[in-house]
Amino acid sequence: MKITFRHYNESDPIPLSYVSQIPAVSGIVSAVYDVRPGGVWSRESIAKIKENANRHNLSFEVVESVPVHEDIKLGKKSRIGYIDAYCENVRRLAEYGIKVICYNFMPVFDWLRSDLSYENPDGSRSLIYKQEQIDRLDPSKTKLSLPGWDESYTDDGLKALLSEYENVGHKELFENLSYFLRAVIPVCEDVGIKMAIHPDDPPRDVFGLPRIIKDEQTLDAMLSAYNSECNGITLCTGSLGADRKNDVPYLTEKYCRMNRTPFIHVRNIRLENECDFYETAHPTECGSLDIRRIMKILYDNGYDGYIRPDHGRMIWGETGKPGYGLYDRALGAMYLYGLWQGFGGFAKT
Ligand SMILES: [Mn+2]
Repeated sequence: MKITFRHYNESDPIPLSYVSQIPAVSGIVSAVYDVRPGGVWSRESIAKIKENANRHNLSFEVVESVPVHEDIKLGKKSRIGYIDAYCENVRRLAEYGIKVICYNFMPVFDWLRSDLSYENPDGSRSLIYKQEQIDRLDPSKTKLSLPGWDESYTDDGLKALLSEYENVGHKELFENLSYFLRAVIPVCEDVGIKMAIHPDDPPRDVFGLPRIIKDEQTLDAMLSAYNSECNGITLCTGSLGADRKNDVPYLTEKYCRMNRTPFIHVRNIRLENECDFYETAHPTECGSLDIRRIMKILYDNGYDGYIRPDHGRMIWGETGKPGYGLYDRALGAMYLYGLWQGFGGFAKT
């Protein structure tokens, strides 16, 4: 496995020199963040991320994310131009040595939490999800002030977008995803890039909007929509694990053996009630997911793709981007690597 660390370029308070000081971390996961979804990334922007990473002895081979324009998810006529732009990004990223592109297909809302800075009993702070708080919100009526929410939508823009989704159910959204894959995956095969869809987070419908990447059945359907090793999954343990019905070690083994998980996000969560969860430190005993077992499955199956510690808590007084502080993610990287070496392996660079 290759251990990576997500980074936000100039806007990231964590210097790349600090990232390179974490043992066994060999690369960053990043993106061009200042181009709106549907736009084409300049070669200069891509080259700059790579050069900065390389200067600190870090590789840049995984992009998270190239966002998918809403018109593609909606299946509008205008998707053709946006898909062309997407394919152009794939080609350009390949020119700079990118191997994996993480993306998601969630309508309107990306990942969702009810609190980004919940104080744990030990004083650390976590992202948490409480269904009751989410249920109280109606984005078509009330002004949303959700943590992590894209503030660039105007109230009217959001209402108009939500109304466009009234005719898009699970079936239609899946058809639009299939259409997108049929256009993009052949380009990926051509240039040697693997697409890796991130599961919906949380893995269930939100605000009446359909979500279609949430469990074994939907992951299977997505993989079958275009049968290619370039059509893969970002196996995110915390996202899939937020549904108690998902057996994450089983899913890890299944998709790893199929060679359809070029990228893995590892984090732990503590489940409460049916739907609520608290993000915790990475070790198995800190949450509801058996991270040790998941890593053992990867090890036993000879996993040689990219992995990264996913969200961490805020600890030791650190302030910064919720979920993406330095300290707890560095501990997470060390935990993952410690397990790996304990099983007998070494990190690839
Ligand atoms: Mn994730």
